[in-house]
Amino acid sequence: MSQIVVCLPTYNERENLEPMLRALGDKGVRVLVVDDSSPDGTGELADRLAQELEYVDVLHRERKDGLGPAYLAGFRHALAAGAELVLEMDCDFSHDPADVPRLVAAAEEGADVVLGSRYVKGGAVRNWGALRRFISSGGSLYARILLGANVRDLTGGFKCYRRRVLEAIDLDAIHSKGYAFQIETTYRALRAGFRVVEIPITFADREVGGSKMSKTIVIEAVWKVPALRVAALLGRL
Ligand SMILES: Nc1nc2c(ncn2[C@@H]2O[C@H](COP(=O)(O)OP(=O)(O)OP(=O)(O)O)[C@@H](O)[C@H]2O)c(=O)[nH]1
Ligand SMILES: [Mg+2]
Repeated sequence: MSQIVVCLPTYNERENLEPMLRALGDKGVRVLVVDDSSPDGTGELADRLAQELEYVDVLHRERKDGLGPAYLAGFRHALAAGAELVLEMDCDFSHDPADVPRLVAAAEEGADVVLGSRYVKGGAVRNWGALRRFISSGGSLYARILLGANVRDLTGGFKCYRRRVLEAIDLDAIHSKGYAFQIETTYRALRAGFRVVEIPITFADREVGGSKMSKTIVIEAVWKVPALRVAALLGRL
């Protein structure tokens, strides 16, 4: 396997999967699709494309279990295959595949975790309504204040980890499923003393397929943030 693996979780992303895999084809990465038995056939399509595209692998999971568990399965798979850098990104083109080399370069220049950030200078969000903007930026601010973390975009899902980070943080202890997963992984990396660097990205709303955002995901993040802080204060994190 290449040294660099992009984990791409999918649930009903049939229209987006092929253009996304092709767009990642010249980026010098392997792509690991993690599909939770999408009813729309995304998993079967991924298998067909993996036969054609040598840089693509597919991990099938039995049922929809949230983004967090899908990523954890992907991380373990990538580490077992020897990856030095492991990336996360959405398969809905909210994250621009053209930005992957910038994330990789920042890691190669010395960052332990690179965050594609909407809320640093030069970053932006396109086509989101007021409510989604509020939930996202408000959520990042809430987590930033409660955790005392000097990071602007704690809820984003376009990230690159150095192998040693994923080896050092206790993946088995992470149970977050949605936005909380992004907050928790970055917070654990900070607590472990790793260098987290934000680089600006423009995030665009998805054009095809449906959102999997839910009230449950927001509620999980609301209680999980203080729970993480308490765990840290008790020395359990
Ligand atoms: N394997 C797996 N992938 C998921 C699951 N939930 C979401 N995804 C994928 O994770 C990525 C992000 O999900 P989105 O539905 O775009 O969620 P979001 O970005 O928070 O919301 P929108 O941008 O509003 O759609 C996409 O590639 C989804 O297909 C899940 O339970 N399992
Ligand atoms: Mg999305």
